Amino acid sequence: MDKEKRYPNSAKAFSEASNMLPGGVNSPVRAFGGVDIGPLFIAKAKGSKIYDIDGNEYIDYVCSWGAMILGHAHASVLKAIKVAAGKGTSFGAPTLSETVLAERIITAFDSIERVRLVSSGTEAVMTAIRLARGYTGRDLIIKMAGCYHGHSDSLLVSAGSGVAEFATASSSGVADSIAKLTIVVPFNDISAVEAAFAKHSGKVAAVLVEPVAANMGVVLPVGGYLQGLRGLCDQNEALLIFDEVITGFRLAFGGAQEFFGVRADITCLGKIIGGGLPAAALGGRADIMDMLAPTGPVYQAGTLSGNPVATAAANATLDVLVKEDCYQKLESAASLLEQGLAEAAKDAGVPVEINRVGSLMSCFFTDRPVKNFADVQSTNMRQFKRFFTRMLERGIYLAPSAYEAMFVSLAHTPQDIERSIGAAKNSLRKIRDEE
Ligand code: KE4
Repeated sequence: MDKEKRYPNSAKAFSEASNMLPGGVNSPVRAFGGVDIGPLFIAKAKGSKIYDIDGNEYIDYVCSWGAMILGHAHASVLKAIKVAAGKGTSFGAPTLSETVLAERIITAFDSIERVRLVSSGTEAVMTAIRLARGYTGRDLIIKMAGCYHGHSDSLLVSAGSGVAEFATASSSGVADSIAKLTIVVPFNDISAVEAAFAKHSGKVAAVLVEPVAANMGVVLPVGGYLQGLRGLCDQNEALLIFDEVITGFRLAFGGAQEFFGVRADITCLGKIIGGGLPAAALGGRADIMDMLAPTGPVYQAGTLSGNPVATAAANATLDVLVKEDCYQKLESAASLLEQGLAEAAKDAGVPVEINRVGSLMSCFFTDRPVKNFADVQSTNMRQFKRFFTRMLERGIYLAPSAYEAMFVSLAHTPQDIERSIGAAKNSLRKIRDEE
């Protein structure tokens, strides 16, 4: 597809932006590096639709990486933002709206007694790690290969030479002395976590995991895995940190912890709780969270933490999610989409494995189950790229990377789902014919 013909204004905008912003973007995945065309510049969005600056309309399954669960420009969220902004946008002092949001989060998550609001998922997880180290007096963190937890130094790491070995930095600028305090093991491999605890006995502060991995594409925990992590943390007096930046308020109002029935010691939240604005949080038991300044010795701070406009958007979002039968609606729309995509793949004779939980899903181009990062890396990326481009041509906006997820929102209508399935049928037949 000739980008300059179909997306001339985005191509021009990207060229100009690239002279002022590294890679022309403010977050790398937006540069479309995982696909064969340059990035689209977005003009506006409403409900399930998003519009680029060339006037093309798309059904949006990126949803700002999961944040826009209500759909774009939801009336009650916009109203809350306007009212809050009219009273001033930042005071650097406590506001009632922060307490309201904290109370909602505490009510939604049984494992949370105290909340600290921050401005990004990275900040929430970075703080959770520091808190776990401060609470346990230990230094090591165990994380899973393929899980992403933001860009703090401790987490920009790759697996060491062998299972349970110290990690190495996966980004320039991360000191080896920091990287080696993290141990990276395969997702869904409970014996690897057991080995890491045995090898580093008494030194592990926490196990950090996305309870449903959604940054290697969507990979579900195998039966008993999360419960196994809970047991190993208890046996070794380490903390279990659930990074629910994506799953929180997505899988259920109480996130993955409600969905799977496993309690974390510290929970990180983001995306949905900001209603599209910069708001994130960490929460947990009072005896852990009260280690945070000013009540405890673990320092953490933020000028815009609990920002009144962001918390207004957050509260308006949760007001909708708590009241209606939202999760049944999300489940029925997403299961319809999954069935349709599976039938389209079968019809075209293109092997596709769909991993889905609730309104969170991924299509992998493979004929085998996808249960960890190595499985994802063995899928057919060429076919993914072609699928992305063909769907875009048909007005369906998927994440421009096989390592991201598809999100269904409350704004996706049965017509949107049917149109997406039709586009997939055509796209997959085209991919088959190109093979
Ligand atoms: P932010 O700092 O980007 O708000 O959150 C970091 C983060 C933490 N934990 C999980 C499970 C996450 O998925 C993320 C951020 N997700 C990516 C995409 N999957 C955000 C998109 C981007 O990096 O631009």
